[in-house]
Amino acid sequence: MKTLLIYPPFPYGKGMGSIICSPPLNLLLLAGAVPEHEVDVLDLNVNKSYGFNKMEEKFGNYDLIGVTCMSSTLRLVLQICSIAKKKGIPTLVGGFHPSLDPQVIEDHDCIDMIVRGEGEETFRELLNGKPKPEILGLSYRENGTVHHNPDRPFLKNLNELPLSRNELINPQPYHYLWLPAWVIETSRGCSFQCDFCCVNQFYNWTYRTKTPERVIQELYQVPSDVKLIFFADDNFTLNKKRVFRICELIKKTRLNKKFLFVCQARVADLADHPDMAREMHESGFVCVFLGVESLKQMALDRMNKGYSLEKIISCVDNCHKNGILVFGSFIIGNIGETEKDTRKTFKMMKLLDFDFIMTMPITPFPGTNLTKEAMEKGWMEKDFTWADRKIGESIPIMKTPDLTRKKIQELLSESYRSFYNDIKYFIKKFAFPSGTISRNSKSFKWTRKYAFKFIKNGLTRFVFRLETIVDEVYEKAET
Ligand code: B12
Ligand code: SF4
Repeated sequence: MKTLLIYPPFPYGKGMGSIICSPPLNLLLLAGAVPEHEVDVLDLNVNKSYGFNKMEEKFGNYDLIGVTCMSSTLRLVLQICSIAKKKGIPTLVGGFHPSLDPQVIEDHDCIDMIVRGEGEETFRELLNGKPKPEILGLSYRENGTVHHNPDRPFLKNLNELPLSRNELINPQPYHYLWLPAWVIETSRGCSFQCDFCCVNQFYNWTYRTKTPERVIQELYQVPSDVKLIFFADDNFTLNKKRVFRICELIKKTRLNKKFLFVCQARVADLADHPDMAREMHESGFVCVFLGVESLKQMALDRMNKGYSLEKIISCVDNCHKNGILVFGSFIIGNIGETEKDTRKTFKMMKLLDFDFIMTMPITPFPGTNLTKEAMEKGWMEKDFTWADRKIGESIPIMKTPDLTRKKIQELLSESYRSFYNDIKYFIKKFAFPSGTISRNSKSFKWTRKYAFKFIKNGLTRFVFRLETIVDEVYEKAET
């Protein structure tokens, strides 16, 4: 069975891709689950010359086309599957979107099978020829009828996961903020209740971890020129003891001399444990991504973030005191926030001294409480479907009681302009760091080197050009 696994294109190289180009960890892991099978990985974010015509030619060499699918990529995924179907090749789709909305297989007959939830074991059984009705977590179409098999229980021990088959891709184009980068996953899931989030749904509010020893083993197998490791876990810092042990092993193996580390963390963890921030920095962590979402307490409470504004303040402070940069991610259009509140948030982002920010419009992802509420209250079109939405389309999907979709879109652009266009803020931050981030820290040297590039690319190539970028991706794909 010869399989081609595809990562659909995001406007890489033009937009977000001028800042981040991330290796397709999920596809490499799936390939790792079937070492005895021939699998190729096609990442359309780096193989930019691939239009739909060229795909059609290539697909003829394969027995199965597998595609990973986020909600934002569904439309492209359907186009890719339709090309495969034209050639009579079976299609398999996995990832967050089909797992949270398995109805997609019923709505689109270019999809023959979907893998719901964790994919490694289901994919292995399928390729090894197990009869489809016996494969847990699989939905499939047979003689025009769709069958949804029972869910597959989550793997109990994450150390049993295969190692990713990194040799299947050329590591060279992948970067985070222009440093050659790789992605490692050390845990899966999240037990918190944030009502807009689909990670908790996908993993059914469970949280599992790999052992620190296994994490080190994976660090040893990243491609040789990689300088920065991004830990893809949603909550790397949830278990303090584990973080300390990982840091201890990183230092013992001197991997902190080889890599810089970036992770996603939860505000409350780094607010409550300043010693964790210190330990992380000593082990080479230079930056944390925080899902801050809002700087208004009422909005934080309403979305069940589970922490206070004071925690955000002490989290940023703890990170800075210990030499770690803070990348805050915010939602524009939180329920209960007015235009005035949002503008106040823009000011506070700087008052609280965030080093980088990114903002996203409030988005009703399938399966979330937010989507249920938005549907019930008429905040989104009843007949909205992700299949119609172009990747990267900038007009938000839903309005809120206080903000129209157009206003959310305007505030989104304003957020980037107000933060990154303030040159004085960055001169102060990176030229005269005033004791928060020490001048000698790795984080400081790294960011100062790249700050200008980041701001220039972020603004000129992404924020101001979003609509054009979207059109370019589609034009390219269709030729
Ligand atoms: C790292 C990351 C990124 C990286 C890209 C990663 C990459 N190239 O793989 C970057 C920073 C670029 C990114 C960008 C975006 N991301 Co992102 N990202 C993540 C994150 C944190 C980790 C992804 C990961 O590697 N997970 C580990 C792998 C192993 O898990 P997995 O992808 O789920 O794959 C498993 C199964 O789903 C399944 N599977 C997946 N694909 C397939 C395919 C087949 C054929 C099969 C059989 C099985 C299968 O098997 C895999 C192994 O078990 C996730 C959150 C998360 N916990 O996963 C968000 C997440 C996936 N991202 C999300 C979003 C919204 C985005 C953006 C739209 C954000 C934005 N506004 O720009 C963009 C869109 C990018 C795009 N291509 O469209 C959402 C998706 C929600 C949804 N319903 O689609 C998530 C869940 C975050 C969240 N909390 O909501 N992202
Ligand atoms: S936003 Fe973060 S903390 Fe909240 S449920 Fe999702 S992954 Fe967990």
